[in-house]
Amino acid sequence: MKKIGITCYPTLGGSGVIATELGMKMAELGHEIHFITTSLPFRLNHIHPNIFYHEVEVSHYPVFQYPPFDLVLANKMAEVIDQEKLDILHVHYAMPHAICAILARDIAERDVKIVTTLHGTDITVLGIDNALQKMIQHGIEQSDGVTAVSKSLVNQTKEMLGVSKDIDVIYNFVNEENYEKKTLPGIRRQYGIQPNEKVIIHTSNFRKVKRVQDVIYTFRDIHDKMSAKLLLVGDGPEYSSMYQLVRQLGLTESVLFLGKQKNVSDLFSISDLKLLMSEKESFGLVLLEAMSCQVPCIGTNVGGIPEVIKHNETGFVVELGDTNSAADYAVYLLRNESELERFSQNALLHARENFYSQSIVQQYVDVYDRLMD
Ligand code: GMT
Repeated sequence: MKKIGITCYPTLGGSGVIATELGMKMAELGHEIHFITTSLPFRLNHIHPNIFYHEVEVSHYPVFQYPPFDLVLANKMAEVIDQEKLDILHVHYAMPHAICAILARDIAERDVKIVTTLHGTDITVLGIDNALQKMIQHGIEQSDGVTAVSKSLVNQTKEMLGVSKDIDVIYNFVNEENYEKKTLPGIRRQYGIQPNEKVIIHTSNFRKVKRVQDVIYTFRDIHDKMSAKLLLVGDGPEYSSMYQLVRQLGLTESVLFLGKQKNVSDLFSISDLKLLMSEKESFGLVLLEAMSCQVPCIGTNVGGIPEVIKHNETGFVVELGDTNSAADYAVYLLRNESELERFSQNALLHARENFYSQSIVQQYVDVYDRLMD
């Protein structure tokens, strides 16, 4: 049994989901888990005797122009390392979590191994910013173990930051109990979806990198050729401009803006196809969520997406911005019931064979064991 500290961004986002699900799975395996975060991770939805939560409270002292969040976090990590006798401190995101962990290791009286998991934007966005580059390099080099969620992210990290550290690829996973296809005809009716209509879904945080406009343009071309509805799930900075775009294109009746939703697997269960047209995506956890619910996906040839979608088997991969090809592939699948069924089955199989939670969690356990040996 190991004592493991976990730090992540506790609010909505794939990295927080992975960190929390990993903690819960580790607790089930008998390890003692200590979340060290600013608020209760949103996916931490059941109690378990092996799971503990240590809140990082940042006070606003008048002398500080900005609240010293990173230092308070490092201090809290050091306290938890010593008090709880942690063996491993696993942080998700290099910035600032790996840096805080390194500082905490220096302050603490106990030797603790630091594992940093890279999720993407810490490298693909922050890594370009010269003001933080050296800090991110340091966080990676000084971690005892580093993992990344795709091969593409490993390559990008090495190219952009010039780090020589060995980085293990450990793909993301979903909790299969929460992501499985259900038969829910009532939900289709409640949303006003006609029996002859195909349903396309996009879920994201509506940031610019998600290129939600490309999802809408793809849908417009699909809608020109067949009866279909688009479910847009999530919220974020681009939400209102996407709303305007849908109005301009005269698609208000066919595009449903659903905002943030909790039971996304119910929405996947009534969907025929998922679109993810991002310009940056280290993995695309939402693709795996969809595939686990037997929904084939069309995504861009960007970052880790081609490692998740098997082109022409579980979905299709198109070049960034190529909404014409995305629409052609979508129409081909949606018009051909037996192909759609074959792709749905392939998607589920691919998710179970290559991203099965038990085997992914074991890969993290192997990293911990290797460091402690
Ligand atoms: O995609 C986002 O905007 C959220 C971000 C996060 O921090 O949760 O997602 C990143 O980590 C996810 C979990 O590993 C990946 O599935 C996403 O692809 C990755 N996002 C980007 O690389 C843009």
